[in-house]
Amino acid sequence: MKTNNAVRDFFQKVMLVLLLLALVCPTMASSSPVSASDSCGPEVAALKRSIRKLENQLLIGTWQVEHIQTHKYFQAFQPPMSDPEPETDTALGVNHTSSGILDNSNMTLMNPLPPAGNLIVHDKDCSELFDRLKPPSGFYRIRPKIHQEPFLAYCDMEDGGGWTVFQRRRHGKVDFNRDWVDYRDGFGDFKLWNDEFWLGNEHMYSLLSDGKNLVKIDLMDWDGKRSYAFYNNFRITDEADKYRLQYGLYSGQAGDALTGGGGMVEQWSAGLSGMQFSTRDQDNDRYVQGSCAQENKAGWWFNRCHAANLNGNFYRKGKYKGQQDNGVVWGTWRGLWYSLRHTAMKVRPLVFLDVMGSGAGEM
Ligand SMILES: [Ca+2]
Repeated sequence: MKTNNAVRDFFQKVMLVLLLLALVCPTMASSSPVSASDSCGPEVAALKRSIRKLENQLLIGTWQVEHIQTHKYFQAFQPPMSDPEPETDTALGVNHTSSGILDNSNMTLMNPLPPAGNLIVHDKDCSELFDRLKPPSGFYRIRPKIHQEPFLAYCDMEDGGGWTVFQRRRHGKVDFNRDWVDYRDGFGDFKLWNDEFWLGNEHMYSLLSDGKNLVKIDLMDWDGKRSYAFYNNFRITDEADKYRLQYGLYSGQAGDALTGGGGMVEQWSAGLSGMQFSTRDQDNDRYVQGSCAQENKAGWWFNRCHAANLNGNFYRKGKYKGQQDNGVVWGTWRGLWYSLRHTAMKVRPLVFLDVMGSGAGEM
């Protein structure tokens, strides 16, 4: 149904752009690719961007339809529940509204948060809570597995709603260079709208174990520019297997840094799929001569070592120098020598995807 429409729509748009290009850019049709790129470089670049964006939308649409069919369950698209007032991010001095599509996530929250959870915990994650009550963003108690103790998690109810956030960097006040036990159990602050934390590998293991999910990674640099990456079927194994990382398809704007970016060599040394978790006191990486966790001052899934490490050292102002590329890094977006200002990693079930594809819009 929607897939067919999306595919038809996609190819119609591509054909239209090609037709326009052929009209305004006749050298495209010539046999010399050099002359074509000389005179039509900007047009070709714009065309590639459009195609990539359409591909993203198509991919998200396909996942959505797949899961609706698998679960024989249809959740009609619901527009953002209310029209929130424009909010001001005082740290940046810019205004922006919450559309539910763009990545404005939790960076702009200035409203007081509701009390942290109730005595009785109904919801396995923030998506169930969103379905049930549509509360504002904040910290709530959730229980992914019925036999487990509930725990506190930040629920991002913007950006389409229903996101359980398992990592967040904001201001560098929380030290992310920690031991195995801290990363296993979680650390940071779980109270205020701007708090930084790692939810904890054990909590993430129970939250992500079904695997039928979509993880969104929100990034912001020191100029306030934002980008994002999606991964579906994001999972980690249990502690016995050192919380090994597994994930499915990438989509987004920031590049597939988890897979290493670049070519085969980069992926061989920096691809994180299948890697175990390492901390400064537990070296489970593939770097024989040393410890990636110690060099990068972070607990993370390291290979030899990485092209993405969102738990790295927090450098103010972004660009940094040093012996190691140990900043808060997403290499395919701002390079290895740029430390990001805001990051969030958040998850919700694939079936939750709305028709608009949250976060899939222009930044
Ligand atoms: Ca090592």
